[in-house]
Amino acid sequence: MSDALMIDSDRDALLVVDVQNDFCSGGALEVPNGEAVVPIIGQLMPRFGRVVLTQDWHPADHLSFASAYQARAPYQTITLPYGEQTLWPDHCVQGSPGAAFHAGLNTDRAELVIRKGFRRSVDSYSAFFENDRTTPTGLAAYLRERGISRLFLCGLATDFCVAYSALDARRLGFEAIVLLDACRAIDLAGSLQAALRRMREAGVVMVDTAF
Ligand code: VGL
Ligand code: ZN
Repeated sequence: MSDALMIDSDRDALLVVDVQNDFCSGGALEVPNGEAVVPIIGQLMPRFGRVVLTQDWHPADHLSFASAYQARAPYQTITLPYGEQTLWPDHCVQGSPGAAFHAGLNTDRAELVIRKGFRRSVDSYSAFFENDRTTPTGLAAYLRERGISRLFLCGLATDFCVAYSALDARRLGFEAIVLLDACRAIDLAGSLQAALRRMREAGVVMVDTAF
């Protein structure tokens, strides 16, 4: 075990990204084998002193939903005022069963739940910024104020919310470690390979939970 990856209960936090029903088998935006991360994360959480969760949390008329447009299908890309946006099936609608955390995820030790994507006109993959890349969620200030400087990431999906969060963490000066076996990907048109490459280039460390 390398010194760099000894968990420090005060300055390290585990960020558990979007482990919600809609991203698991049978969900509206199924990530292949998404629920496989649940027991792995269950083993991981007790190793950390600080646990933060994110929850994708959209209004029913969210502009990242293909259903918001007349002639658009899920997985097409459109241009919104803040840039390119992939369109998705309706998912994680506020208060719906699909938006709830997977029943097997123990949320007791979560000290903070960051909800994101609640503004109709802006999607939010990252736990730090909405997709306009400028509207903060407040997570960076929260972590800094609590003296947390290193983030371990896991959850769904590797190539969207996990990757965007890890990249923003680096951009904001946090150390970021993605626990790959505790993540699953959507892998849309090469998005997983692209995300892994961008994370590597940004100095995100990628290891398995057996570190
Ligand atoms: C996500 C697409 C849309 C994710 C959320 O959690 O990775 N992906 N909303
Ligand atoms: Zn979403």
